[in-house]
Amino acid sequence: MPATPVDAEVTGPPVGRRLVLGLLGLGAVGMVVGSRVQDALGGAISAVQRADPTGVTALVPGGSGFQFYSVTDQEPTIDAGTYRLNVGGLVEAPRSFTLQDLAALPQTDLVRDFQCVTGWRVRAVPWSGVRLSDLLSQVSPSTGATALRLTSLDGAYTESLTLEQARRPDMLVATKMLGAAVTPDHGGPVRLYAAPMYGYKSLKWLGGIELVAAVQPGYWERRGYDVDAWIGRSNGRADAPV
Ligand SMILES: Nc1nc2c(c(=O)[nH]1)N[C@H]1C(S)=C(S)[C@@H](COP(=O)(O)O)O[C@H]1N2
Ligand SMILES: [Mo]
Repeated sequence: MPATPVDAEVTGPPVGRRLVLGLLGLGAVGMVVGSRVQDALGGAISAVQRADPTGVTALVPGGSGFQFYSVTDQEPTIDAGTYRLNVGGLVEAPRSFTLQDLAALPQTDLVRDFQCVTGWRVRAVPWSGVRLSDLLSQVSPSTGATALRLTSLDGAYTESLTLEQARRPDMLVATKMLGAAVTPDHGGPVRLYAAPMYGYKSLKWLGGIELVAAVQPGYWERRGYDVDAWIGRSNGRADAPV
């Protein structure tokens, strides 16, 4: 999806297409017009890819079929030794998890498709990591907590889940993907994998999970995409005709 420079100006609940266009101008056009425009421009058109004269970075190396997405110009460099996943907010026992901490929690394997809202899909991807529900048990959400706010170490991307969604068994804090550690391009060392939802829910370079009292729509959701991104039950845009 195209990068937009105005994150700070976009707040509040999901907005309709006309308002998105008004707020964001050209940056939003690729998004609201949808996959055909993006395909014509060569697939995913992040600033990173536009900066690459070969254009082949639209596909992550390795032939997996994944496209590389980042709303920022640079992917963060994350050192495995100092990595921390900070989980706090409305919880009884806030905690920072190292990679070793995550590895010591029960591990879950899933094999599921990965589906981007713009149309591409990678079938039967193996994922492993810690169930979000298992991680949440470690910090004991308080009674007032109803939702999660997830933040990326890229400093720009955010996502949201209701606490109920986060407790599904197919929501994973993924440390492995495609049979190996999650690569930096794919959001390693730790990314979210929200199996029943479109790819924009699967936040890369996961750095923080904050338990909050109400859903705070994520990066693409503030630009008009559905907050509940169920594959097949959501067309990915809050305003699109039924
Ligand atoms: N931090 C961050 N996470 C992100 C994105 C992004 O731009 N930045 N894009 C999302 C979208 S729209 C998709 S489809 C997937 C793509 O994952 P991939 O780059 O591993 O193929 O990442 C999601 N998570
Ligand atoms: Mo996506």
